[in-house]
Amino acid sequence: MNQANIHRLVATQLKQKDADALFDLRLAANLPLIQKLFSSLYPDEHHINHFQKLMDLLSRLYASRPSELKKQDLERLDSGNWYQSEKIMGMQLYVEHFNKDLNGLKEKLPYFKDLGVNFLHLMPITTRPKGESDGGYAVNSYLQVDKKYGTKEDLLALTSEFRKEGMYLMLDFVVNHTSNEFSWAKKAMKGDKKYQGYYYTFEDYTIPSEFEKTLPEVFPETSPGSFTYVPEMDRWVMTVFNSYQWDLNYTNPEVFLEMLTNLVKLTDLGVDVVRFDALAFLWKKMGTISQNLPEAHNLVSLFRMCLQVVAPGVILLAEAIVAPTDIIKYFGEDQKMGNECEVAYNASLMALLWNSIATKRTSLLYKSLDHVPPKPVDCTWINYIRCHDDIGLGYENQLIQELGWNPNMHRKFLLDYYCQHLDWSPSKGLMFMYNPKTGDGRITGSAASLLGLEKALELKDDALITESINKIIMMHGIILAFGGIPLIYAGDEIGTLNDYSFRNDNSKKDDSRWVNRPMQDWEIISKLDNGNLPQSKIYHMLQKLINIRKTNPVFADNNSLSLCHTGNDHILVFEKRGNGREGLLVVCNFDENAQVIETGWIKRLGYFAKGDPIDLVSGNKLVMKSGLLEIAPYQLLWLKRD
Ligand code: OTU
Repeated sequence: MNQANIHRLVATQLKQKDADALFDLRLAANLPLIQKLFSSLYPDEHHINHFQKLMDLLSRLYASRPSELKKQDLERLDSGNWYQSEKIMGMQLYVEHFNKDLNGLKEKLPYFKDLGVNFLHLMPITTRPKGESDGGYAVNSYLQVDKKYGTKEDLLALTSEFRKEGMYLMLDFVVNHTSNEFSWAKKAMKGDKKYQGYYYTFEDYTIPSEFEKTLPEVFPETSPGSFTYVPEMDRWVMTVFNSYQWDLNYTNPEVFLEMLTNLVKLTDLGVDVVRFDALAFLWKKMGTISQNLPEAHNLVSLFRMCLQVVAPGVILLAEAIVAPTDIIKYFGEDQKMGNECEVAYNASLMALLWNSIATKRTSLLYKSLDHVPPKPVDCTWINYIRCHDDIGLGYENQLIQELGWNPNMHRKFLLDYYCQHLDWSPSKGLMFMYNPKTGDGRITGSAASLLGLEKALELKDDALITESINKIIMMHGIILAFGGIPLIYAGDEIGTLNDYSFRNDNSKKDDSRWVNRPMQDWEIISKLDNGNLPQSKIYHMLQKLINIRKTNPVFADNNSLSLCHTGNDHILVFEKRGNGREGLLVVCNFDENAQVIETGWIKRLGYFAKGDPIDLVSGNKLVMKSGLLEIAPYQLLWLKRD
C-alpha cells in the first residue's frame, strides 16, 4: 500500500478527531518521502535551511487554508475517488468566449445542468500581458484574477456556488514558466541577481547554443529556438515555449518554495483539480531533450506529497502530451518516490481516434492501446476528442511500420487529410506549427469542422450533414464510455464550426489554435427546441448519452475495460465490465460504408442471455441476420448486458 493510501486509511479511522491533529498525522506519514524527494533534487548541504523553510511553510499554508475547504478535504479522503465516478462529466471553456466573464458563467449554470456537465476546466483567468499571452498561459500572476474576467470576490462567489451545486472546478497552474512581465522577471530585468536565478539566464549564447543542440522546438514557426536575448538585462533567458514565456529554474529551491505557495493559494480559492501545465518540461539538462527527466517526476511528486499534507482533497492533472508510455509515468511510476498526478490527459486515445477517422481503420488504435501499460487503480484519464490545443500526431513509428505504412508518409497523409490538401476529404482543419526542417506539423480545428460538418453545410448536402453528425456522436460516444472523466470542448456539443476571426487579431493571427476556440453561440442554443437543426440533433443526442452514462454504474472508471478484436479493420469494439453481470459493449464503425461482424463471440460474452441485447443509444433491440450484425456508417452502439 502506498503512502497516500496508508494515510487515507488512518485518516478515515481518526475522522472524529480534531482536523489539526490529522494535519500532524499527514505530515508525519509523508515526511520521510518529502525529505527523500527534496534531498534528491537539492542534495547540497546548504539546502538544509531550505528544507526547514519548507517545513515552516507547510504549517503556515495549512493554517491559512479556509476551514470550509479543510472540512471538504477530510470528507473527500473518506468518500472514495469522485473523479472515477460515472456521474462525472466535464467541459472545457474560455470564460470570455463562453459568456463574457465569471459572473456571466455563473448565470449559465442551468445550461450545464441541462446538458449534464458537472466538471469545468476554465482556461487561464489570471493577469497576463496585453497583446500576445498564449491565451493566458503567459502568466503575470498565479492568483490575481484578470479584470476582464471579474474580481477575486467573483471567483470566490463562483467556487462557493459550485460547491453548493456539486460542480467541480479545474484551473491551470502554469508551473513551467511565467510571462516576461511577471514580478520576478521584471526584477531580473532590472539586474536583480536573486531573481535572475529564478530563471535560466546566461551572459552569452555559449550555454544556450549547447542546450539547443538537443532541445526540440515547441513553437518553431513563431518562436524558433529555446532562448531569447533580453536587452534590458543583457542576458539570454531560456524560453522553450514562446519568447515571452520564461522557463522557471527549479534547480533553485527558492523557486520550488514560492511555487508551492502559489499552488496551495490557488487551491485555497476553491479549486478541486489543478492542471499542471507542460509538466514534462519542468527539469532541464544539457544534452537531453529536457522532457520527462527523472527530476521532473520527483519534482511533481514533491508538489503532490506537500499538497497531500496541506490540501489532501485536491487532485492534480498531468498535461503531458508525450508518448503513451511516458504519459503513464506521471501517475507515479515508482511508488517509492510517491504519487504524482491522479489524472492525465489520454492524449494517445485522442490522437488515435483522429487517425481512425482519416484512415477509416482501427488497426493502429488497437495496436497502440494494447501497448499502453495498465494505469494504477487510483488514477484515471481525462478522455477527450480535442481540446483548446492542436492535435499532435504522436503515434509510435514502430507500430505504424508494423502495419506496413511509412511513418513519415502516414503523418503527411493525415496532415493532408485534415488540413485541406485533399479535395475529397470532408475535413476543414488548419495546419499548426509546420516545421519544414522536420516535416512535422499539427492539426487545429473544431470537432465539427474536422469531422465534416462545415463542408457539408457549405455543400448543403443532407446526406453529408447526417454523416458528419453521426461522426460527432460516435467520437463523443467513445470518450463517454471509456471510463475516467470525459471532457467536451464547449461548443462541440452543438457542433460549432471553426472561428476564423483570429486572423483579424494581431495578437492571435500567428497561432492557428484560435480557430478551434470559438464563441459559445447562445443564439443557436436558444433554438435547440427545433429538432431539425443539426446543432439540435447533436445537442440532444449528447445530452441523452451523458444521461445514460450517469445513470449506469458500468460506465464508472474502476470497471475494467478490454478491447475486443472483431477481424474487421473498420470496427472498434471494447467492453466494460461492472459488478456481477453488468457489462457494456461499445461498437463503432469508422467506415463510410456499412460493415458486418459476426456475433458468436458476443453471445459467448453473455450478451444474449436474456434475449437480444438492448442498444442504449437507440433504445432498440439488436437486429441480427443469420448470426451477423450490420453496423451502419459511423454508427455507435452501446449494448447492455444485464
Ligand atoms: C500547454 O500545451 C497548453 O495547453 C498550451 O495551451 C500552452 O500554449 C503551452 O502549454 C504553454 O503554456 O505545446 O501545443 O506536452 O504539447 O505542454 C501545446 C507538450 C503545447 C505540449 C504542451 C503544450
